[in-house]
Amino acid sequence: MVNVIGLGYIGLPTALMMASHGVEVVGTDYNAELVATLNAGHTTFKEEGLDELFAKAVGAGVRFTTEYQVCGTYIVSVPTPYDKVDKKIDPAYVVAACETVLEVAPEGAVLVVESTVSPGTVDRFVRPLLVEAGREDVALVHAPERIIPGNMVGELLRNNRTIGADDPEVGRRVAELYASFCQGEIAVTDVRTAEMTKVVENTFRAVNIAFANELAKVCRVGGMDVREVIRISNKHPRVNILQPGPGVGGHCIPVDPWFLVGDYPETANFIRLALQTNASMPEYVLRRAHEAMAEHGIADPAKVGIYGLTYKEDVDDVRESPTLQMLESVEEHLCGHAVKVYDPWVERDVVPGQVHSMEEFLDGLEVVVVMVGHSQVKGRPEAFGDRILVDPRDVMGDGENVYKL
Ligand code: SAJ
Repeated sequence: MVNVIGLGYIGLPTALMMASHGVEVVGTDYNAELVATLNAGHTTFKEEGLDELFAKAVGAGVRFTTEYQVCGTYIVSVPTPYDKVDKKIDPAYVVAACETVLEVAPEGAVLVVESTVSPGTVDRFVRPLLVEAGREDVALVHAPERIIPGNMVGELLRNNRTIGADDPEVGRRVAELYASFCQGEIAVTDVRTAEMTKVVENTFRAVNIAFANELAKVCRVGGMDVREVIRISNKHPRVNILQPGPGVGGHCIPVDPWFLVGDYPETANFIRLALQTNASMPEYVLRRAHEAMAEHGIADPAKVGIYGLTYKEDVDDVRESPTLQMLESVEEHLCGHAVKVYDPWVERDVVPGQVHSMEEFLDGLEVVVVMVGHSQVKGRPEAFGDRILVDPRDVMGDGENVYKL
């Protein structure tokens, strides 16, 4: 039996995927409300294919509880927040989950940490728990996740994976467990290399996006179309530049690279600069909005609204989103004036000026900053009537009143 600890964005799909591929799985979460929702037959977030996978897993016997189980394999997929000030990971949830596992785990159990951790976290924070508890019989493994929100189910099935283990034999056994559903290649390595690869993958993406964002600024000054420049450059067989945008959000790309900067402040300078470049984008979009307002003689900030609260299109996740980053600086400029915000994917109230219908949103607006290209509006500028559009993601097509990056 496998006990998946933490039923969030990663733990839940992983538990469901294993269960629907014949593995006996119990999912555990300390949040009783979340467990009750799952036991009542509902998933806890929106994701393509998740409801179908849930139904299949429930049919195959997956169970959800707040209790840790006595079993051979534990997969810990709890959050790893990071401290925004010192840029270091907070391993408290991982530590608490592993401590509880060690209280119930039978001799020779395997403890897999899936949560994203900075390189060295397992050695610094998890391994000492085994020593203190006199449980060095428990085998430690790190199996970082790689799935992208918006295509989690497909990527769980098809992505290659990394398994880091102290003992290569244990690594091979855990690789077999993941191979129950994973059609990709599974690389077996040591724990520290596995930790590093995860952070490196997200750092690569952050750096690539930062390059695109800097190109956008250069092209604006130089009077060139950055998308055209990137499109043609990418025709080169060894060039693959990502797209500029209003900033970088989510719980991974703007966060994980800071682990390297936090742990190696003297060395990771290039990565720090990339993160700062990405973090400068929401303000940059704001400046574009001011230019649009000035060109149209609009002075009243109440006539400007923001479409999109999530960190990217067609997900309901608002963590670290560019819109939230932007609102922080708007509030400073507007002394508390609540900017009107609408996102069809976000039903709960997240920010003060949020409204819940397009009609209410557009009422009284002359400028819309389209921060997220949700499929409801992508390629459909008419969705905003004839309003002036600030379009940092280039999803509104060309037009006289469309302001790109
Ligand atoms: N973004 C751009 N330009 C682009 C691509 C993305 O500005 O060309 C922005 C997005 O709009 C978003 C942010 O970057 O605000 C991050 O989105 P994303 O789609 O690039 O990535 P995530 O955070 O949804 O998922 C990433 C993935 N990592 C990599 O592709 C290396 C995923 O595979 C990881 O599992 C996930 O982080 C994670 O949990 O670590």
